Amino acid sequence: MEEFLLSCCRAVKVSTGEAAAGFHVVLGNESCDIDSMVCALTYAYFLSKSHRDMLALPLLNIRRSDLSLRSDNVALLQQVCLPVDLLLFRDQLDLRALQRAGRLRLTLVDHNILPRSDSDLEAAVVEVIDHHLLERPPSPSCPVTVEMVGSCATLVTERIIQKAPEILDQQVAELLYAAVVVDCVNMCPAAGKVTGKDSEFSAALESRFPSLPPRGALFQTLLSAKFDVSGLNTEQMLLKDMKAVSGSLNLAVSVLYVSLEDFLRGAGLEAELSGFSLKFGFDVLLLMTICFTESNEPIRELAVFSHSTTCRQQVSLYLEQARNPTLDLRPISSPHPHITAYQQGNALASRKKLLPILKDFLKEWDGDGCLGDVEEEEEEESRVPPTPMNSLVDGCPLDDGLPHLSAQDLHDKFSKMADRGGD
Ligand SMILES: [Mn+2]
Repeated sequence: MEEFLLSCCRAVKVSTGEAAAGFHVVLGNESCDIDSMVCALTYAYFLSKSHRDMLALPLLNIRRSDLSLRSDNVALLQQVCLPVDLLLFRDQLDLRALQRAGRLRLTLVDHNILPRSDSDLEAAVVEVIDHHLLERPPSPSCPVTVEMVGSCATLVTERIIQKAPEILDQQVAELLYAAVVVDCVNMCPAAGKVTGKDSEFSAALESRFPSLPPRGALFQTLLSAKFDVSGLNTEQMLLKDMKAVSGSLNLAVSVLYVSLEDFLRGAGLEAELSGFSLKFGFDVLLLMTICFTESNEPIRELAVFSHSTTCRQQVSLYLEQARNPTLDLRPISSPHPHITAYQQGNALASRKKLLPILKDFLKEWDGDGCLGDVEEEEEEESRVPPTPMNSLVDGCPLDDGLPHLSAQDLHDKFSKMADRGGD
């Protein structure tokens, strides 16, 4: 696999020469979750071994700088000893230029339709392998394999075992196995993801490679890596799962998977939040933290940061008095003068519940004539592209009022979000 990836990197470096042949790019979906990453890597590897007309090349559908936000992907790459340097990312290859030059063929894995932003690449699509609802109109020139299995990696495993089982080695098998185990929630039937085909092909991998890591341990490692934010700096943590609301003020709400106490501990935190606000043009930052007690009960806390004392106080007061729903905010001490911190008594109020309150706040703020702009405020979806973790918040598992929420429930929820193509 390393050798193959190295040859891809070299080919991309010299590809600016017009004489170079085209690329057959294998592209996962924009969430670039483990399934998408693994399918792109392994299917391109398979193509490279079986079709030699065009260089097959796996492309991760995020910017290189965003990989650090996918901490579970990073953990898997480490686990199988694949250096990140060997991967190619969306910002390293100009697909449009290749397309214009007639040098692009595109295989979609883990999605079957290109997002609108990429619709001009549609003519280059030559094959699809996916496990999402089929949205692609049939075409004789583009074979489509879509099956509702738990993991797209199951379909890639099936293809490889049927067509070129000799290319499977421990590393390729481990990548595929990990993706299936993660997406199928450790093959747990109660999670409702695993299908007969997922079981069949994960078992096939197990029997061919008896030294694959134990399934349960592999699942736990990758699940905890997903929640591990220790490798992220403050800006990355804020961006990882953020939504913005705008009126005459710009408000951002970031969800953080740490305790507020831990997050507030950094001495330079105010300066970092201040820099972040300036860089992205926010007047107020709201930090919603979620962590879990040993018995898996969620604890939510909320902090409000703004360099404008008026803004901070007004937003805080509005949230304290909110009735739909009541957040039940209890002030806790904050070591920073520009940060107001609360324990959120209503642990069921996710960001999905908070955003409408903030929109109401902005309406009132604007209505008071502070800046006189009476246009409808709109939620800005894409100041920063949402990550697949984008999450607990939108269709929060807590919305259903589950009294106990396990890490597995969360994982399942995230998988469902990712299944919607990271949108
Ligand atoms: Mn998938």
